[in-house]
Amino acid sequence: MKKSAIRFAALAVGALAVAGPAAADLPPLEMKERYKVGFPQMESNNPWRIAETKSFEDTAEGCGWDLVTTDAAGSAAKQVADVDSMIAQGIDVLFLPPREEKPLIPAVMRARAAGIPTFLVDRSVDPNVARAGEHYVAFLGSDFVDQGRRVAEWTLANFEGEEGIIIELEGTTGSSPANDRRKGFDDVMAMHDNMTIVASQTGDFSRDLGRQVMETLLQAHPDVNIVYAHNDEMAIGAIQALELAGRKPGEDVLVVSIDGTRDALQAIIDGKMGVTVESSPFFGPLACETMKRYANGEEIEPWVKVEDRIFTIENAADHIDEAY
Ligand code: GYE
Repeated sequence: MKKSAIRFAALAVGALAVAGPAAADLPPLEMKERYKVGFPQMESNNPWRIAETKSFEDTAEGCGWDLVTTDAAGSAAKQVADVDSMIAQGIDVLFLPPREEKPLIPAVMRARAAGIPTFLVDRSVDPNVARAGEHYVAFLGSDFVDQGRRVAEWTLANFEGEEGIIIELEGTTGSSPANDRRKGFDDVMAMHDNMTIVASQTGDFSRDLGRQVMETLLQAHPDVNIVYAHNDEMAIGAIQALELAGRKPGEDVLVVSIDGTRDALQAIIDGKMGVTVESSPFFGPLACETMKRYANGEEIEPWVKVEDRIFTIENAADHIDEAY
C-alpha cells in the first residue's frame, strides 16, 4: 500500500519535470487502476454518433474506466449541463466531443478549474479562446480542412461534365467539422473557373434535414450536377431527394461526402455516390492510449491526429463489413 503511494508520488513529480511549463498548468492525472471517465455525447440520431459511443463503451473495461455517458440530444446547452453534472459527480477525466465551437468553452474552463484533465474528441472548440496544452490537454481527431480538400480534388479528377454546378450541404452551424470541411472544399473549388457553388446551406449533419434542404434547393437549382455533403447521412438524404425528383444520382449528379458509413459504402457500390473520405468514429482505443500516456507524465501533442482513408468504387466492397 505505502510503497505504491510513494511510486505514484514519484511519477507525478516526474510528469511535471518532463512536461514543461504549458503542460504543467494543466491538471495532472495520477496513475491508478480505475478511472471515472465522462463521455457527454452530443446526440445519438445517426450511425456515426452511435458507433462513437459504442467505441467508448467497448473500450471501458479493458482501459479500467467506470464510464459515465450522457446524450445531449442535439443541444449544446444540454451538453454544457451534462459536463457540469459530470464535474459534480467527481469524474477523473473528461472526453468531450463539443457540438459547437463556442458554446462548450465555459464547460471546458470549468472542468479545468475543477482539476479534471479534458481531451476534446472528434470536434474542437474555437482556438482563439481555448487552447490545447493550456485549457484542455489535446484534441483527438481528423483534419477536417484536409478532408474537404480531398473531396474537392477527387471531384475535380472524376467529374465528367464541363461546368460544375455545386450544391453544398453543410454540417451543424458553428461546429468545427462544418467550418473546416467547407473551407477545405471551397478554397480548392475557388481556384477552378468551371466550378460554381450555387448554394450552401446547413443540414445539421442529419439525414432527414439533408433530404429536406436538398428538396428545396433542387427547386431553385434544377441544373445542379454535383452535391457535396459534409457527412454521409446528409448525402444519403440528398440521394433520396434527388431520386424523388426523378434525378439519377451517380449518373446525372455526382454525390460526394465524408465519413465512411455502411449506407454510404453501399451507395458507392450501387453507383449512386462517388466518394466518401473517411472520418472514423472509433475513438475509444485512441482515448485510452492518450489518457495513459498523459497519466504516465508524457507531454501530449496538442493535436493527436487521426489519418483518414478514402472510399470509392475501387475499395468500398472491401470495407463495408467493418463499417457502421
Ligand atoms: O462527420 C458527423 C458527425 O464530428 C467528425 O459529426 C464528427 C462529425 C461526423 O455527426 O457525421
